[in-house]
Amino acid sequence: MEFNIRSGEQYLLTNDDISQYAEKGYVVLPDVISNDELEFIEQWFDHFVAGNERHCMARDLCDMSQSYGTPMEEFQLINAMLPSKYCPVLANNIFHRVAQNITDQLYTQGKAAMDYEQFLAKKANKRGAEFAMHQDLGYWPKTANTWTATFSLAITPSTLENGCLQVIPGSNNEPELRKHIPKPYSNSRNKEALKAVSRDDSHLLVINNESGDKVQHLPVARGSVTVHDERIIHGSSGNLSNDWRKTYVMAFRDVETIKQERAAGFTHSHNDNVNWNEFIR
Ligand SMILES: O=C(O)CCC(=O)C(=O)O
Repeated sequence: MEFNIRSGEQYLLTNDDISQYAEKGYVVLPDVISNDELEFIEQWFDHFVAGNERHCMARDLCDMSQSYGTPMEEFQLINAMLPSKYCPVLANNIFHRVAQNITDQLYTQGKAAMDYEQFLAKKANKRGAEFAMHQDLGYWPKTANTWTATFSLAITPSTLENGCLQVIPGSNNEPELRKHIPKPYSNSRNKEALKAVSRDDSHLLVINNESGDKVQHLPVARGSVTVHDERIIHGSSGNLSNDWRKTYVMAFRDVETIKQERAAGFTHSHNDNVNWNEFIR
């Protein structure tokens, strides 16, 4: 039996990890980031989630389960996009460096780099703090090479009760992307938006589950990581626990893909001036 080994900034994947990622579209990696390292990260996570950078973030500080414009006091699933853009002290942090090392083992066809990152916080006892099932590619502009590894670092334990990541293993191999539609918000103040929403009204996309879909939950301990690809169907339910769920997401893509995205004006910022209708699949 092979084991993962973290040594300095390297984290050795097993052959099983590498083949599972290719075949099933995800892998779970224990003990990637130590407690000492997490302390630095969590301090900045809390800084963002408390709204300390809101003055310069506009839509990059939003609620992923409710419409833009929801007052911050009512947020349930807090999303802080691109934290190291707003606080450069976070740039190239230890999670970034170790995730890059893991990416280099998963992707040997070219060179991948960090494309974007986000802090995701589910408040305690918020049933609405759910991420509708989706494929990440459904959110992004079309590019020639779609290869992606999205890392989710558990800053708090991620559990069934607090709404851990859930995936449909192997759905990454479906020949076509599922149809994604903008999800109406139950708290929308615009009644029309509840009937027919466009990507401008709702930044959350959703697919329909099919009868054969078998969901697998991925609970992980603090410091552990899940990695998922751009085609796997995934999401998460609300937080029914008495504690926050805190997750640091970081995605790696081929350097040429990142160049193409930037040329289309797409930086993964919610403030990008992008015509979303062009990107609906
Ligand atoms: O961790 C979650 O709750 C879902 C995050 C997600 O959908 C993603 O990172 O693509």
